[in-house]
Amino acid sequence: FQASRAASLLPQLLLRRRPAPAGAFALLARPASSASGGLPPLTTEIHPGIKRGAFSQLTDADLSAFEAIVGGDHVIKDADEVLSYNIDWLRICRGQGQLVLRPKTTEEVSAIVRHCNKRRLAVVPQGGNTGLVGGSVPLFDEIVISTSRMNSLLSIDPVSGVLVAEAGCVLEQLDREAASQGLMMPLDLGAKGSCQIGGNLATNAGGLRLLRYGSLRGTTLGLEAVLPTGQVLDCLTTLRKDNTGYDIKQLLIGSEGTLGIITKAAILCPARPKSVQLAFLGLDSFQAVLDTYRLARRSLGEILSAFEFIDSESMRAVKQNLGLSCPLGEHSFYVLAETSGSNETHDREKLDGFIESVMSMDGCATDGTVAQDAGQFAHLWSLRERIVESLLVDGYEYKYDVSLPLADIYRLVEHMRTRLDGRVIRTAGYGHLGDGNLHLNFTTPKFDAKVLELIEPHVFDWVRDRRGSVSAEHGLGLKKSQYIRHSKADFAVRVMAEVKRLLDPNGIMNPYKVLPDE
Ligand code: FAD
Ligand code: 2HG
Ligand code: ZN
Repeated sequence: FQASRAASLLPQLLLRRRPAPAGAFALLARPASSASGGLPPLTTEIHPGIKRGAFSQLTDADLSAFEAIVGGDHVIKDADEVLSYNIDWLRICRGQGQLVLRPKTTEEVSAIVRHCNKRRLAVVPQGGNTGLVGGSVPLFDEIVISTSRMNSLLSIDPVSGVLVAEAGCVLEQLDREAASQGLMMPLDLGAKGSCQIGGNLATNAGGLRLLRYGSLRGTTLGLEAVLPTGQVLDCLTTLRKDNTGYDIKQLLIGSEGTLGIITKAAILCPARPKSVQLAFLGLDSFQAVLDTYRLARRSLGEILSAFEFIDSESMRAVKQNLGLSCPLGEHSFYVLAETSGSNETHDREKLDGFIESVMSMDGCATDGTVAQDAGQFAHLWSLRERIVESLLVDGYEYKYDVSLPLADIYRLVEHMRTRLDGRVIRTAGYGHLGDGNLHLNFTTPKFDAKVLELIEPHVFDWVRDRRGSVSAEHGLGLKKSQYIRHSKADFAVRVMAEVKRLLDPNGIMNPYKVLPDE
């Protein structure tokens, strides 16, 4: 389904295109890579400077208390079973947790946390364990509180579009439920088959369509959480408007499990679009990517729902490492521009007009294609969504997720490529261009301390000097916490530490994460 230049592309546009069905994307898979062959090293070996906090050790009496709360079947002590809760998705962190608790209700979470706070036992909330910054797994012997059994959809109102769900609902399942009412979840990401709405909220996940539907900070109407003392914070309103005092739920959103455990959420779902179109373009300079984005904003306006870019190294990774085929020839950059709307004829006219302008503008896109059916739609999206998985196949991955002004965004990739020349398998840059969010990844066959030294703190300094953010959407977790001051003023960090002390006086909730060492 390839086409080159406008002349050969446009006739295809006249063919009928069907909107993609819900769940067109592949379920999340983690590839076998050389780095995943054995167990990752213990996180405490990689970070010997981090010392265990003054927390209590687990006793038989604690185990009995937990069994009384959740039932013996949901207290996991078996070392083999506990292991998968100790290792993160990237397999770069391995904790030494010995216990996993799987509560079913808010009351059970509250009773567990109340007990842990009284006894000063540290805990780590865990959802789908797809986080990318080492936040979802223990370092030492923190107790994992898994939300996986809290997976009931509580209500969907097809009129207002408000969905209320427990924290352990998997994003893709919620999206299916929303689809049955003509709605959609306002966020979508490659991990949707495994990540949970509680984890999405805790990381304030962005994803592929933030440009159109906004961040979870805007689409979350209400939230219930268990605070580190065990108290239940009930802010589970479903109102669009509620200006009564401080918006405390915003503290929980993006707090990465350090201020409490989210147990329920009310999310405002947009109407599911009747028509979804996807253009895939090949471009030969980053300036062309920026020019194409400018044109897309101008000519697609309110129906533009995603604008993602992929550089040639990232494309090579999905082709070489996953065997995916790219329908276009070799280009320095590729762009996925998606529209979502309610009128296929109108949307198609707009997309046709956009492609015509892009193709006729000198120095813009030189090659392109449009998805003609759901299979092509899913295939084109998989070229973008599966980059994260493909890079792991190289061996070890050094992962950065930054926000930068658009003018600087690809300069960082070029700069780092020169700096690491000959030392890495690849330097790959891709991401959510419409959000100013670059995913910058380096790979080596196995962990190389010299490479890491060349990357950090240099990348973070480079981003700080341009007033960017050292974490655009993945959070700080364990991996980035020491760099928070690169993107937040010292006083802001002190206020955060005060908030943490106020809500979590014993520091039991996901210690060692987000906030830097004192
Ligand atoms: P986990 O990984 O289990 O936890 C993440 C953090 O949240 C941890 O700090 C944990 O302690 C905390 N947490 C989890 N549940 C709760 C809860 N109920 N209450 C309080 N704290 C909790 N992110 C993006 O922003 N955009 C993307 O496009 C994107 N794509 C991804 C693609 C892939 C293939 C993968 C593997 C990850 C991707 N991510 C992306 C990372 C993203 O952070 C997660 O996928 C997702 O938001 C985490 O949800 P989870 O349920 O897996 O949380
Ligand atoms: C994505 O956009 C995710 O695919 C992961 O945020 C990006 O891991 C990455 O680099
Ligand atoms: Zn992303």
